[in-house]
Amino acid sequence: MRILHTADWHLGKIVNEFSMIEDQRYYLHQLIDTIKEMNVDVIIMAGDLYDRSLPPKEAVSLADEILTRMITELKVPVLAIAGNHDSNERLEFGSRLFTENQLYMEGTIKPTIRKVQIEQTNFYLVPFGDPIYIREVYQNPDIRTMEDVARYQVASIKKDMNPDECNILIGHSYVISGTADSVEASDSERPLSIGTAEYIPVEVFEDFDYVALGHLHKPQKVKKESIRYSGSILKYSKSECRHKKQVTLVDIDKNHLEITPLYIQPKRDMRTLRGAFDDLMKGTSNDYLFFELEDSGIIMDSMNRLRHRYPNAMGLEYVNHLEKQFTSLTHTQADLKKYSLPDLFKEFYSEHTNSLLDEQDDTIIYDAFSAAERNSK
Ligand SMILES: [Mn+2]
Repeated sequence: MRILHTADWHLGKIVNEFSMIEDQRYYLHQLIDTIKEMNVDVIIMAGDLYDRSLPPKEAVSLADEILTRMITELKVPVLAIAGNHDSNERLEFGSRLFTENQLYMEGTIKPTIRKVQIEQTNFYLVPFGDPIYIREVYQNPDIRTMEDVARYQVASIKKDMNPDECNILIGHSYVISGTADSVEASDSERPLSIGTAEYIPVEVFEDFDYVALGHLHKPQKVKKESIRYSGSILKYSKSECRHKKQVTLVDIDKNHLEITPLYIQPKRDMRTLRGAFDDLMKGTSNDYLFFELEDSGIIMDSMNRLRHRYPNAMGLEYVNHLEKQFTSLTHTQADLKKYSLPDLFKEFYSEHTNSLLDEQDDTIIYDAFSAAERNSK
């Protein structure tokens, strides 16, 4: 059986005020075109279909568009679960009706874990849920942490699981091998629980032939080849610039497992560009860019000027400039005119807090001043 393992689509995601919707649309259509001839038997979406529990209408229509193409054009069943960014109840909408068309959407936590059998393979669909809520569903007061939840769910699956068959679990959780640094996290993942540990030891899942995980945005295995994250379809934060995003082709039967990454060219890449301002101003690109300026002085209105050459510039920082920016600067009246308001604010901020604005705050300040300037005209 050939499975396409995907996760973390995050439809409707906004990164540094840039909507990703066109990039997502482009990517997912490319993906469908690419797998057309690949004889995929099942498509998995292991949670975080949407970026928010109340997704914008563009995100809902994109999900509709893509899932419809997968089901009616590719004629491949789709197995999807809710992630921590999704609303369990909204994702459950229409689920019983969609099942007739081989769209298996598991949104809410139910007392019995849903099993879908396709050919000779069993898929167990385990949507993400908060332990406090799950404790109520399972009527089990001993469930406190994400690990308790996973242990309980796996035990209940194993009660009538046939170990001679091929058994695959689809989940959305933070699985680690020993310590938390055994896997690599990114800045666009939201913590799964507040106040309790979110990690689940990989050993909990050892009796499955494959575990298709969502949540961590970097594609990676956890201890074994057969327990893995496909990663998000696109880069969703600066921390992901170096990721090699993929979806994962899994050829599997009871005694055989083969993993093949599938790379789809995105509409725009996300990357960092380091250099001197004047040199950077000679280039141009439509990619999503985070600039690392090597200049020793603050460049006036640098972000605005870079955006003429790089319309999708997302952030900017001075990498060689930390010390100098902390030193107290005083300006004469005439001097002040040479600096933009955002730059003066940054200076003020550094002086008073002895730290630099991060790139996200930088964008907020920049946009606030631009808006104020527009309004005063
Ligand atoms: Mn996610």
